[in-house]
Amino acid sequence: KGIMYIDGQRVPFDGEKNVLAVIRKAGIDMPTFCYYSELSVYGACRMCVVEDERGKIDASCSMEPRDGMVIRTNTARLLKHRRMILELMLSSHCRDCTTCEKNGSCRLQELALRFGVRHVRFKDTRPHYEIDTSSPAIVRDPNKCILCGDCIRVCEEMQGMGILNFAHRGSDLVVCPAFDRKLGETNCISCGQCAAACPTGAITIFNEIGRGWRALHDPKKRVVFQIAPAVRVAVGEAFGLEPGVNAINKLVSALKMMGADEVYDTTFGADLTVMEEADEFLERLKKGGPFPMFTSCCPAWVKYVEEERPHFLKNISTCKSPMEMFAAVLKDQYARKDEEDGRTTYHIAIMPCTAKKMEAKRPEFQHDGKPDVDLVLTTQEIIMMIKESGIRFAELEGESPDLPFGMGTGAATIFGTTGGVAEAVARRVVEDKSKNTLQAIQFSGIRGSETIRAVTLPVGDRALRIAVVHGLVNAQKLLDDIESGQEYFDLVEVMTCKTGCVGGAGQPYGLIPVKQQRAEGLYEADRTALIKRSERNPIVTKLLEGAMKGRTHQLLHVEYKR
Ligand code: HC1
Ligand code: SF4
Repeated sequence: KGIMYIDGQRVPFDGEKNVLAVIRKAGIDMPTFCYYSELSVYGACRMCVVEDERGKIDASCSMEPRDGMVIRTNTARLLKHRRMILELMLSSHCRDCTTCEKNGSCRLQELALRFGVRHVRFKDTRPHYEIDTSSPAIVRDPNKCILCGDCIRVCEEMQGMGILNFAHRGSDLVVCPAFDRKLGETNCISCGQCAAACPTGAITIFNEIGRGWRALHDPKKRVVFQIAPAVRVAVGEAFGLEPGVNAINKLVSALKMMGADEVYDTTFGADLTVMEEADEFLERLKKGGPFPMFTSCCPAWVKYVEEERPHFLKNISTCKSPMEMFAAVLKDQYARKDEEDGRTTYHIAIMPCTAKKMEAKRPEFQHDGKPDVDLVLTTQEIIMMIKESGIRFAELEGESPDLPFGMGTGAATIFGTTGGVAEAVARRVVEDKSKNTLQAIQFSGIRGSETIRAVTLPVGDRALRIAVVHGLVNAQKLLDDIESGQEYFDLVEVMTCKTGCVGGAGQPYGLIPVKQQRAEGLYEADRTALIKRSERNPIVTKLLEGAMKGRTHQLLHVEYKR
């Protein structure tokens, strides 16, 4: 706690972890490449340098604020220093900006513009690297890497995976998986958080927009969309709407203008999931386990368990994810329609998540060689398509999703934020469905931002122990505690990404506060929803008691085996 003097301004500080944070608080947009407030400080890019009274230059991310400290952030020496760093970076950087995936959202491009770098005096001596397209979700282009290490720290510190690292030395230094392997040959879970952190085009989401357009322009295809819960509260951000504003109706209108035949809501699938998962859980209670039962909707989490903790596979719910349940029902229900009108249903899921691209390509979800979900487009990709269409999204008049599968409850909508799946299942399994009980669940501690939350809820004569965890590194800690017998839970919700799907790597870039605003938007949608509990979704109950009776196991469940 104290006072600092930054560029002559008196700036109080209180608890900021470094001088950089105080500078930003003072309203100065200090440039950085390797600083990511949610991760450890690396201090390598040196863009955030400041000069003290004696002319000493240091990186502000690595300085602790001291009372009475006097610094300047924009002296002639500092500006020259920053330009030099940028020029050196650009000298060994592939500069095909106009066709780069990150064109318009690249930090190197932005800072080169801001600092007026117009010429690069140094010769590029770096070797040319092969582009790694082996992952179903992300693409790695080492030619665009600036060695900031953000991806390495995200993968290690947030996800506990440690897939990426620095390799080789000197001018050959690169970031890559161990032993120069391709991403597809590692245990990478396709969470995409490395791509979300990458400031340049070195790691990007696998772009499948072309496939989307081809389907939309093909008269023989009936293009049917589903929209994930978390997408609705983030898609508007790219068009000037505040994070958290529910823009699903505008998105439906935009998709129709782009040529969609039908637009549905993944929340329908999430209601199905709640019904099936609650039944499975009650069945396990009767049979005595295995406990804990883990949720299965996050594909990156499932992949992690398969690859690294396969002995826990029996604990994962056999429910398909809402996206895959939806797709299975859709393809089943539309088979006749397709035969009748000679078109094929092409199903596109708009997801906040890169791992969903991997999930859709899993063999478990292919039938007769065809995937149930033909294409997963991330929120970012759909934003690009809307922009390409020239649609003025913010001004659109909204339209509701179509019936019958455009209908989901409040419980299903909150799936998109950490704690939402557990809360939705809890609403289903508690016997007393009064408003008071629903509120008791809401305030039990199941909501919030703490990385591991444990709650106890009474069901019958049993006190259920439920845990909610987000950020895979935290799930790994919880697994260790469960394994060692230190912790016991009946039900555990795991979401790989911090804050849950609202913080998925397919969403527009945003820090934790933005993700929390999105979560608030989902809770708001739940508060204003006419129907709050999945068992009250009339389309779901009609299907379960009618067309799908006796076929739920085949359509809605999956067993992940090693
Ligand atoms: Fe999710 Fe899910 S909530 S996994 O986070 O269970 O991606 O939004 O669609 O499938 O419903 C993602 C979000 C999403 C599934 C649902
Ligand atoms: Fe690591 Fe996730 Fe990136 Fe894979 S996708 S390298 S697991 S951060």
